Amino acid sequence: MSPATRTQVAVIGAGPAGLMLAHLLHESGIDAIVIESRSRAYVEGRVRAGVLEHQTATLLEESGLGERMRREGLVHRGIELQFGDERRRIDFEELTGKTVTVYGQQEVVKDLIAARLAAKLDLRFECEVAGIDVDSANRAAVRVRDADGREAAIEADFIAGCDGFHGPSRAAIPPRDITMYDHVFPFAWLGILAQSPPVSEELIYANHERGFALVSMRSRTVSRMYLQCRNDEDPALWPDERIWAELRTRLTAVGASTGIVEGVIFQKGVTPMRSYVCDPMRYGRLYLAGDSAHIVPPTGAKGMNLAIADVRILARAFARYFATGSTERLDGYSQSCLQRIWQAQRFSTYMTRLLHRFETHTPFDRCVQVAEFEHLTSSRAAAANLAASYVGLPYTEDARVVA
Ligand code: RFL
Ligand code: PHB
Repeated sequence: MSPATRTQVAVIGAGPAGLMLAHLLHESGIDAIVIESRSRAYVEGRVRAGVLEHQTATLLEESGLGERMRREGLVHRGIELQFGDERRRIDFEELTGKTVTVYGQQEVVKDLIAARLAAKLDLRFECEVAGIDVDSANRAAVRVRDADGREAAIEADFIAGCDGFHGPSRAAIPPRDITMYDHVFPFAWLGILAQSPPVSEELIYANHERGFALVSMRSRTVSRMYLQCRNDEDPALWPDERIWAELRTRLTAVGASTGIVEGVIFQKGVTPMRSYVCDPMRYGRLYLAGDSAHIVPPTGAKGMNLAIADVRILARAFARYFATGSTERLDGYSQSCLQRIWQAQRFSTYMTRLLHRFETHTPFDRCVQVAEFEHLTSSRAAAANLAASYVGLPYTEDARVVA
């Protein structure tokens, strides 16, 4: 094994959380090494989130990453909700003064990787974490194995576990030292990317008797669409014709054409719907951020935004520590993040329950869902409440959330 390399923060994972953390640390003059088990091509091609909250887009701008997003991102001023064949709009801009930006997560990841490599900073692809040592009070270490099987040690003041839901960081924490909150929904989403123009200017979230549907987009020529399906759904049972027919059925609305233009479907996948929170998000010198600490069902479009919000708080806490030796912000990290995370869990659960078909629902439950739709689209206060959560709760000076 080669001699240990030293850094201030060893960042595990080159998803949005790890890459953004390393970027913010660099802005504060803090040294980091980013370790990623997958190849660059894999990470840049992984299709996931699409909606950036107002504050996420602002943070990307402020940290010099906004150039392509400004050019290619699509600013959305509202969303459409559809129940049965009734479609109604929630106007974010009018209700909150804010908008969201549709810009694929993999585009954010590409921009962050390009910035890091252009600055000649340490980013190691195809480098697997083989061990995490956080038991010492004064230092932390990560053992890594590169694509050729060579092992190396990285010693650090801190480790940032940004390795997603299935990564090794959270698993390195003794279970007795954390509380886990978990909920699995009894359905999943079949997601596609298609070479077809967006169905409408804005996203449509539909609750149809055959199940939920969502139409989103990635550009003026590429659509991203989802259909509620079974948890154990096999995408092979969904030939393209079946997907288009189902989308057309679920998106039929009074006074609007479905707007669907069939094109080549070039990506298909099933996403489970799950909620999870790990509390605290810290163990000794190991700090968890993003999906390694929490996941939300995608109905509220919050996952990547939460990951970015975590690392904004964490980067500031590290900056304070390295500038002054004060651990106050690091000690408050979990609590600051968890406030926002539980607000996002609340909203994502609400949207999921509002918009999906549950096999256990009785006619009573169904009528309550419809009543909620009527309430949202007739009460300005209710619509404003949804809009405020969707565009994102504001950050305050110390990066705590204002609920
Ligand atoms: P990631 O993106 O999973 O990145 C973790 C990285 O860690 C690497 N890794 C390792 N590296 C080294 N050694 C190991 N042993 C490792 N194990 C893992 C992985 O390869 C990976 O590169 O986590 P991060 O950075 O926390 O980011 C979280 C987001 O990816 C996630 O929350 C969002 O995609 C969720 N999400 C959405 N979020 C939004 O904010 N808005 C949306 O519109 C939205 N839509 C979605 C979504 C997620 C979806 N899926 C597929 C789950 C829509 C979908 C369909
Ligand atoms: C997406 O564009 O992938 C997307 C949009 C909104 C969501 C989830 C996913 O709620």
